Amino acid sequence: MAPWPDVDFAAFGPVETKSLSRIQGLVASYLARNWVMIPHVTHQEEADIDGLDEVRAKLSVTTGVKITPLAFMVKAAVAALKAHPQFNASLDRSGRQLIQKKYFHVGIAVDTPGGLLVPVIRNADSKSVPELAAEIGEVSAQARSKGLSLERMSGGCFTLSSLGSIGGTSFTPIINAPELAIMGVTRAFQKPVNLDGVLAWRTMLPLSLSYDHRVINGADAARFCLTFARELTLYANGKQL
Ligand code: CAO
Repeated sequence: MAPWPDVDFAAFGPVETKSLSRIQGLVASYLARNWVMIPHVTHQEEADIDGLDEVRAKLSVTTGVKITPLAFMVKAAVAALKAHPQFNASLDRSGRQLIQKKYFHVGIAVDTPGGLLVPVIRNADSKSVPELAAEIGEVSAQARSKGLSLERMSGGCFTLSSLGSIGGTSFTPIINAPELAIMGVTRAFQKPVNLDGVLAWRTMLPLSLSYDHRVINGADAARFCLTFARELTLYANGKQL
């Protein structure tokens, strides 16, 4: 590779130099490695989540837990991993052996003042939406206040990166190696959709799935996203929680 440009920025105007935080430094090295070593492709999809806000609001009242869309996305990730087990695997260091996982641990990207942390929700398949929401709330608060142990951030099968509370229409999340895929989520929006010949305004959630093209092909990714999206639509229509 060409050497990194060595520029004297002060020659062009006033500047200030700051060190990266410890977390930023670590994350930067992992992200750079993953981006360079994994052939990423990002597949885009939209999930019809019309009605999910009402389901969330009711559930928040009955359980006393703040239910955000992310808890439903963890459930959707588990459903998609079960239906498409090739996503619930990792390549070994040699890149020649695929390790199939029989457990469902889902990482969630949390934006903290010190940098990006990814706590892992273990055995997400055996937890209800309110249990997941409570755990996401607790672990993201801990990530922001005290940080997280390495143990709390290891063992993930698949990661969710939600920018939905901030904005965006799509992005290219970087895979959290040795996982094979990551689902990026941006802000839900309203759009007219043809429902059995009738045009209806629906709330749509943009999904951006980056996957490791060494192991996963585009057709698999398209099917995975459809399962993920359908699961969210089922929850929005009152699927048992
Ligand atoms: N569309 C519209 N609104 C959304 C939404 C979406 N996709 N996702 C969340 N919201 C809303 C929530 O419903 C909530 O609104 P109400 O208070 O009215 O219910 C509000 O946004 C705030 O949600 P939240 O941030 O408290 O909860 P969350 O579950 O959506 O997210 C967490 C939690 C920890 C993932 C988030 O705070 C965070 O850190 N996100 C950044 C992740 C990141 O940096 N990713 C990029 C990494 S690089 O790949």
